[in-house]
Amino acid sequence: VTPKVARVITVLCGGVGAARLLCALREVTDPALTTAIVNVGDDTVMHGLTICPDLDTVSYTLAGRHDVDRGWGLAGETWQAMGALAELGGDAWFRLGDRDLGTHLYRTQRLAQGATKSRVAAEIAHALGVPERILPVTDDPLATTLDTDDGVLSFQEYFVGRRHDVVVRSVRYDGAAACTAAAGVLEAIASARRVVIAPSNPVLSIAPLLAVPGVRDAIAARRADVVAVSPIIAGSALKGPADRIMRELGLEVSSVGVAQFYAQIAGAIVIDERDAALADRVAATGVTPIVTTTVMALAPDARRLAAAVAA
Ligand code: FO1
Repeated sequence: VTPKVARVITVLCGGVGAARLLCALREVTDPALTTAIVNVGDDTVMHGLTICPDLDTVSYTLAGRHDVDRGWGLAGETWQAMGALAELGGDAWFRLGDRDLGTHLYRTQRLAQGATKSRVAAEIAHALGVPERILPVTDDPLATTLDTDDGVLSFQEYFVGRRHDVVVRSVRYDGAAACTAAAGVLEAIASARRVVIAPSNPVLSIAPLLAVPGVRDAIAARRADVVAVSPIIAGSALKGPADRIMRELGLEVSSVGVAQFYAQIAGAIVIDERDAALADRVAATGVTPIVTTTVMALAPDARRLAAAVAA
């Protein structure tokens, strides 16, 4: 078994792929020393409730309560509230499970009481027994917005409403310039032994983090200790529209394209064995390739990936 080491690790996170990597990192380091800096560009207000999908996916998964098949929301979920809403002719396209609603009710109430998104994320992580530190990248408004063939869409209108099946012309991170990094974010990047860019969507999940003033520079300052994990394997994303959106934005849809995207901020990138033939082209971007299994389906593979990023 890989020995556990006391590694202070900071992970830049989107949703599902990041959550899986955080779980795998528990095999190689003490989770109390791990900080997850999580995207909030997907956040939305639905039925008057503030919903933070990536924060919830990360917290639910680390708590072992996530629904494995869906990748979001809670296991063993029921949908009574949604059924009642639909019966009244209400908007039920964005599925909010009965237990999941508890989280949104809690978060919305706490925000109304003046708590920050960071404070609420910490309270939810504590209540769910999650040992890792879960930080939104900012407590300020940040909204990933997409200019598509169907017009300008919010993230959830694009991702859920259109099932991300519409051509994207450009992506904006509205509000980013006015955002302040949440307390602890820049320090977590500066002080970690290793900064990991999770295998999340570079354009939709990681770029919003980098758009918050000070974050990109803080990561670039640690470039030698920053390792990314490519979410593209053999030209495709395991889940979600990362491959499509990279193609639509003119990026090469491969580990090389991901290395180019992160070249200024990551000194190394983990690529899957199926992309071993691309290692030389990845190295030519100035980012050192680390070839291993990046699919975290099986525990030994997840452990090997975690060991590679925590090395
Ligand atoms: N994804 C869907 O594809 N359909 C949904 O109805 C849906 C509801 C939902 C509710 C709460 C939540 O935290 C996430 C939800 N997601 C849903 C996932 C969400 O779109 C995330 O932003 C994506 O997983 C990308 O991170």
